[in-house]
Amino acid sequence: MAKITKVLARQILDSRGFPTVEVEVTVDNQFTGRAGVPSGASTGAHEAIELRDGDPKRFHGKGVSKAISNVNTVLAPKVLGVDVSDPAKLDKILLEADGTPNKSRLGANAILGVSLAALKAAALSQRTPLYRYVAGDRELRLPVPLMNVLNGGAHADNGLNVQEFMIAPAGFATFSDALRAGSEIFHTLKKVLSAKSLVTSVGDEGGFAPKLASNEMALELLSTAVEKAGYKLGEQVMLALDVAANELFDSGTYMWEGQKLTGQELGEIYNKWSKKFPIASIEDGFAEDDWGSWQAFTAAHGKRLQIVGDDLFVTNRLRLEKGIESRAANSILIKLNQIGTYSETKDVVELAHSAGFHTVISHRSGETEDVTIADLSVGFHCEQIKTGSLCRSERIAKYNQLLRIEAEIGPKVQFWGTDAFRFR
Ligand code: 2PG
Ligand code: MG
Repeated sequence: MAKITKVLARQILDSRGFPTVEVEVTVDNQFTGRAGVPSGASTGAHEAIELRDGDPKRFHGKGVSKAISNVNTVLAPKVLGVDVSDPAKLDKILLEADGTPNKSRLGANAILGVSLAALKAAALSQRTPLYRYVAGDRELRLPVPLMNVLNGGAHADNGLNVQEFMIAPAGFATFSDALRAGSEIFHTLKKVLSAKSLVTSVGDEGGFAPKLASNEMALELLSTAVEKAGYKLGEQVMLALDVAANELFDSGTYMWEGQKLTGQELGEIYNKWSKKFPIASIEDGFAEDDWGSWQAFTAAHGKRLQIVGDDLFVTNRLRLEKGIESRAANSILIKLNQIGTYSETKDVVELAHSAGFHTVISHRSGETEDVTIADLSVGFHCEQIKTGSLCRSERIAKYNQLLRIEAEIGPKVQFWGTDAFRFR
């Protein structure tokens, strides 16, 4: 038994300098787990609710003092004395305390903070690293990183439609080799941009955010950087996109490079790109409720491309079930704060894997120094992790944690590599 003896929430700042929730849960007066809650910019309409104060005089309305007080005065008394070794039971208490379908009463940010801090305290009380505690007896395999080295969309102000242009260093034997390639390509990309007199300032996730004439130019720049860094494009390093197409969608059409496109026309652009560039994965190529476009694209290309639902699924079991049944995608992005508890997230990952879907665990554009997703990527057996670029410590912290995990597992360690993009 490991019983909760103390719960404490406080307001901290995230990587954008906006308030967010941090929670500490202590068990047996000895082991304290701490969790920082991330926050998105391009959030899906079906996500669980992030509770903000809305007081324009404080932090531009973005304070989280209500969520903090919900932890300290509503949730804490309900979970004191509860055993943390059964996360599902603890999370049920949190869900019942809220009582709404989307966590709008207490806030998913309040609830997730408690859920994750308790999980970490549980692992500490077993003197077990978090990744191993979550994995149980399962084999441990490190995920392929999807590295967002060129930013657009809601994460930058350069006018690019696609939110994230990523590199996926999959063709390597180990995670650390893949990370090294990512770092070298990122710094080569900086030189490539400078040589063209393009700016090298970075967006919210640490990728460069130059003003470019077209989305396709970003793919060309990435390809050049991979090759100039000495890596084999399409063999060692693939490309990946998060279009975040919700942000482009307006009354049935997509605003794309000054034109209005249908879902089908947009799909044709992705198809053309995937023939010209080694694109392994496309996330949120269509809007969150444009199921027809998702289905048509997956039927045509789902055998050779990873098609990832982020805003489409919002880490929600009901939406994922619909997506599996209707074959709207073949993979899912996993973000804990979209759903708001550890147990519900785990359940969605397991459902996805049982349906043959790939899982990509992901950061948010507003992050903290918390590295939980690195541990969960290994514990959950996720094929990939998306945690930003090769600069900014809130992104690098997750990569560094994976390096520690790799070293700790030792010579037996495995890396998902190119299997991460193979559909069984
Ligand atoms: C996404 C995420 C993370 P945000 O769309 O996948 O990259 O962005 O956190 O702003 O929703
Ligand atoms: Mg996304």
